[in-house]
Amino acid sequence: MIVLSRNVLLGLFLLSVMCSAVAGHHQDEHMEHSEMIHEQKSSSCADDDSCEMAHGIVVSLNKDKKKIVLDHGEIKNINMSPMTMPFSVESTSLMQDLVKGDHVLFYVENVDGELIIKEMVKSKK
Ligand SMILES: [Cu+2]
Repeated sequence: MIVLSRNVLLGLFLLSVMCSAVAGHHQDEHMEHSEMIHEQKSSSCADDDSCEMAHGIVVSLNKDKKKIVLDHGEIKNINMSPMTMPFSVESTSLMQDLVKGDHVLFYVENVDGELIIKEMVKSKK
């Protein structure tokens, strides 16, 4: 599923995702933590299947409301089967370059019952 494994930017995303998934830290702690990992730049989870990034295709998006509808594949970290559904997006910047039909890799967390996309990058397919 990972076509962008050599993309450094994605690698950094994945590292921070991995950090968050493993440590289960709050966003603040998560930031500090991922900076630490960035300095090491040793192992990237981009090459291994434990990555928590899920695949999706953009069905529709509303940048003002920070909502996106994705036709998504399995989402392992929240134990969800493939389906089409809406998500909240943490930051508009994550949606900036996206248009309907784009393929994305994304990381979503269940925050008090609301599914919020924390990371999202365009994917080739
Ligand atoms: Cu779903």
